[in-house]
Amino acid sequence: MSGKPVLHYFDGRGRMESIRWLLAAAGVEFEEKFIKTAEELEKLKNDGLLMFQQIPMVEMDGMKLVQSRAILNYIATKYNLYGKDMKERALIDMYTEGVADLYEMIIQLVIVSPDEKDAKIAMIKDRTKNRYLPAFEKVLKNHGQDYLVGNKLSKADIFLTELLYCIEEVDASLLANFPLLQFPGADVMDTLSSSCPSSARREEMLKAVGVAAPYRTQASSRARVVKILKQLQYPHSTSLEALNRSSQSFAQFEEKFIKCPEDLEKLKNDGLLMFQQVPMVEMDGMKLVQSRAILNYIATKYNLYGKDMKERLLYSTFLVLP
Ligand SMILES: N[C@@H](CCC(=O)N[C@@H](CS)C(=O)NCC(=O)O)C(=O)O
Repeated sequence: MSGKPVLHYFDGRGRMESIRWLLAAAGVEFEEKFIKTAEELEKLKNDGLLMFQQIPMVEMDGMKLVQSRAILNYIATKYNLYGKDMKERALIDMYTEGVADLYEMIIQLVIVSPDEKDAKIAMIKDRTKNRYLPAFEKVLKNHGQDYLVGNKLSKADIFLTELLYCIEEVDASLLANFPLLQFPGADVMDTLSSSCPSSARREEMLKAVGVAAPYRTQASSRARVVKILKQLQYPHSTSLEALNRSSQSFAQFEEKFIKCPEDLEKLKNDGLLMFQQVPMVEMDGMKLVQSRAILNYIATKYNLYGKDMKERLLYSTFLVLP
């Protein structure tokens, strides 16, 4: 083996594209093994190489990594594109998850049924103009720096750049009112345009944009995540007992339940929700949004996230051991 990461996926963008961009931005050369037939995918599954029978899968550092977010976090950690401390990391996670929400809507365009097409594209345009791009523009405007976090390139800048390309393909005029998002770090562009093999795939996406995708709200799953944390407070929770046994102190928290649409509107109007969504957790002087970002921050802060980047993957049960 060459020592280069080997990427297993279709010859299309989908869930591998961000991984390609991140490796490209880190200056890492990689090989691709494109899966061209259903039989090839079956073979990978039957050979036990895919923990959840899904791709993307990346062979790297002696591991067979699956779950795209876990792969991205590993690469970002390894190549120092993930902030200098856990607060920066929380911001990077928040921004990355915001990008991911919109990106997910866009990549679903390839599989939507024709009768849903117009409604889905309208939804994407609305969310782009009124929710996601204003949020990122505001971050850059408020701190006046070139990069989203810590005045240094991070995975958040790279994914935002990738997202901007996708938005441009849907409708370039959507970018018009966001001057700070036009050039998210010239060196990001340079690195990517010279080393990322994705440009040919843009053509496919352009074709696909004629077909829209179902917008899948994730609100219910996010709310569940917060409830799981809440359960740890219950006196008979085995998790709490486990925590007590290991004599770790458990962080107390307060809850402010949103009981009516007006409560939610007020939070939005007060500018407290970066992407106009809950859950939002006020903690350590931050207003954290994006449930995955919140979970990662808490897990890091309370030492529930492994001792190094390899363990972090294992704790997340996101990989198959070699
Ligand atoms: N959460 C997974 C989702 C992966 C996923 O949905 N992969 C699709 C291709 S994009 C797949 O492998 N489908 C084949 C199957 O489920 O049999 C990730 O982010 O990696």
